[in-house]
Amino acid sequence: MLRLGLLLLAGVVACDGDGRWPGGRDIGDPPLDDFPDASFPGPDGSWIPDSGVVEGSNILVNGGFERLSTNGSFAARWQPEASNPGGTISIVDDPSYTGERALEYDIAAAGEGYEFWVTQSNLSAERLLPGATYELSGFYRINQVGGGSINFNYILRPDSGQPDLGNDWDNTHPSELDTWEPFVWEFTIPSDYGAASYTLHLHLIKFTSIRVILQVDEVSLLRIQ
Ligand SMILES: [Ca+2]
Repeated sequence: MLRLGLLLLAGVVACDGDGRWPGGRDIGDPPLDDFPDASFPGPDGSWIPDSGVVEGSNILVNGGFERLSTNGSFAARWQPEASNPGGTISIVDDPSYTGERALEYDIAAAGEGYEFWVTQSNLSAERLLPGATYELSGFYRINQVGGGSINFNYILRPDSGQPDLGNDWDNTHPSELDTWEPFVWEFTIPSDYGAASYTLHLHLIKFTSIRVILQVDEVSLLRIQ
């Protein structure tokens, strides 16, 4: 009952006409969908409602990277994959687009040609439906824009072993130096998919020896059709 009440409150207070969370675009308190879901206790021991129940709300949890994991090593519900040489992935407090934290990939010269990911797993197929169309968006910022190809893209991987969904490996990165810019991608889950859950990968690879530092914040996955 508490959970339902909080959900209703969240829907009334925070959603605008597009079902977004306008608070997430402002500096101040983190948006409601930045909090861990009900299966994940907050650091203060409280239980926060799952962001993935209200239609139109963010399917991802902690998309603003504001909440840290229990041991403080990374953002709650996200997992860094930085085992390749030359790269680190961390949560930083400067710069951030919203709130007090953002995701940062720091890839040195030695990381050229290697892949780095940040993933969020156990995204329920109850909200990622075959035949439905989704919009993945967020904001990113980079320390350099010349000198080689830098690919930042998404991969949505179904646990059923069906083919990944993703955008092509083009030269995707912010166009301006040290400036937060929006990114947005759209995809439709094929109607014959039968996965029970999905994992989202935010993937970065660079083909340049220049050190690349890319920040990402306020990542949102919404059903749009
Ligand atoms: Ca943030």
